[in-house]
Amino acid sequence: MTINCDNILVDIINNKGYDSMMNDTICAISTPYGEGAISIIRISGSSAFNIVNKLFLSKDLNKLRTHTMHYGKLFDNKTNEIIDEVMISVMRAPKSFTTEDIVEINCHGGLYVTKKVLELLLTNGARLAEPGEFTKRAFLNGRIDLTQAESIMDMINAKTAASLKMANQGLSGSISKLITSLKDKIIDIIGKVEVNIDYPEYDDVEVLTHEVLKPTVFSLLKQIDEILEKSQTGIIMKEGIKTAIVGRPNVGKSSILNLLLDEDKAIVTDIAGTTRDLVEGNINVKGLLLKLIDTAGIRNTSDTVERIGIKKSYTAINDADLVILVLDYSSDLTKDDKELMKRVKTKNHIIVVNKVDLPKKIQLIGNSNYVMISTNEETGIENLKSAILEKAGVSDYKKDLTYLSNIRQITKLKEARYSLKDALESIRDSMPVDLISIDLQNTYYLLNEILGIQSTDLIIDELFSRFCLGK
Ligand SMILES: Nc1nc2c(ncn2[C@@H]2O[C@H](COP(=O)(O)OP(=O)(O)OP(=O)(O)O)[C@@H](O)[C@H]2O)c(=O)[nH]1
Ligand SMILES: [Mg+2]
Repeated sequence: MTINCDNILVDIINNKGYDSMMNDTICAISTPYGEGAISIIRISGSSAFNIVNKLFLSKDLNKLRTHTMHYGKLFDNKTNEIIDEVMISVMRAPKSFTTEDIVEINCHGGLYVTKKVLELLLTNGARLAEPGEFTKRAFLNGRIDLTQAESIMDMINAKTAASLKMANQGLSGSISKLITSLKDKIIDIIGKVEVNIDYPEYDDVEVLTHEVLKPTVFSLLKQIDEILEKSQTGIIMKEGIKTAIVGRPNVGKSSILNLLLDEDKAIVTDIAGTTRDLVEGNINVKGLLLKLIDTAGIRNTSDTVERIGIKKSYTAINDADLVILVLDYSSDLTKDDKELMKRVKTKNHIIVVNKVDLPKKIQLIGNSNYVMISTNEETGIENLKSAILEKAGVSDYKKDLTYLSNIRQITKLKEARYSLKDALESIRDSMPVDLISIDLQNTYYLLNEILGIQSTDLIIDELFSRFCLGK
């Protein structure tokens, strides 16, 4: 006997609210505002071809093949003046980004001409798109799901090869596949539970005891835990790792910052207490975005300005994802060094011993993995970079880049996990299966929300408003 689980769940899925504004034909300048070689003005909706037809007299867009590009002149239909020579791309519904008719007008990239083309579209019946509205339409029209829409934004914001690759995988549907595979498993369990509830008299229905349910639900829970654990790496890959360089004065913190940035960003002198404020800079270490923060050297001091700087150093330690504690190879470990070693123990940290070009005086304690470097001779820097990648948990990131990497997706998956955990506890407590089914259905519902199924309009508006105009 087969049953269609989607029928059982018909009430809890697919309740997208369609925007009444979806019927408008929208337009926007899709290229950055400013002077350039070309500008692209995009128009999407059922009237797109007819509106552009009023201005582009060379050809009738309704008769053109889809996904073709055409040269011609664009006119002001009030004054009959030529506005620009343009190239026009025609993409016919439903095979377009928004699934609607789309025209992209490539005009010359002057500020005035671009605005003039936009103005002509507006006066001929198009409406100015809201930020992200093209992508919103792609989502609402079922062209992409919410995780793919988020990947488009990630792609625009990507700053490293790794984050771009991650966004590309997300856009091609890797996160959707991951979530869908979880959904398939949960729906399979729900299906069996429902059959047991509704058709207990059927002989060919596997009797679903708590003992049968327990390992299946447990293994699904484990799978979700693994995805959540990996998501931390995803966030780091996408947003970068906040790395504070700390230590007592004169150990070479600013020299390390400058060397990593390949720039004289922070002042370096042999006067202890040179750095007074946080100095920040970003670098790309083998695909990982490193947000470096050089800090004031930590010591006991009566200098008011320096004390304020040191307070900021402690805050930087607390806020950092990774702390690089710097020691000086050419001097004895001081009380300040030892206190800092204790303080960073609870943080994700690396201990760097700098100035190895000088005679050794330091007595290293414990069995920590020290990274030995000299900024003067530029030795050990590659080891430091590898240690950073390892501590960030991304040293083998090239293997698989399917990570949940935004808070919305992660929060929803955590909620789904709680719900599944409730189901598991009910199974362990031998609760009736129909009660267990409620938690399972809730898990399914939350997984759906990751993909944007039954999201509230509020979430959708909030999400798409973060896009730039014309996207
Ligand atoms: N021999 C040697 N000297 C170094 C090395 N790294 C830094 N120095 C010197 O150590 C001194 C202090 O360097 P900084 O980078 O300013 O040290 P800091 O930790 O930022 O010091 P504060 O800002 O005072 O906390 C400078 O004179 C540097 O030239 C190194 O690898 N070898
Ligand atoms: Mg300094």
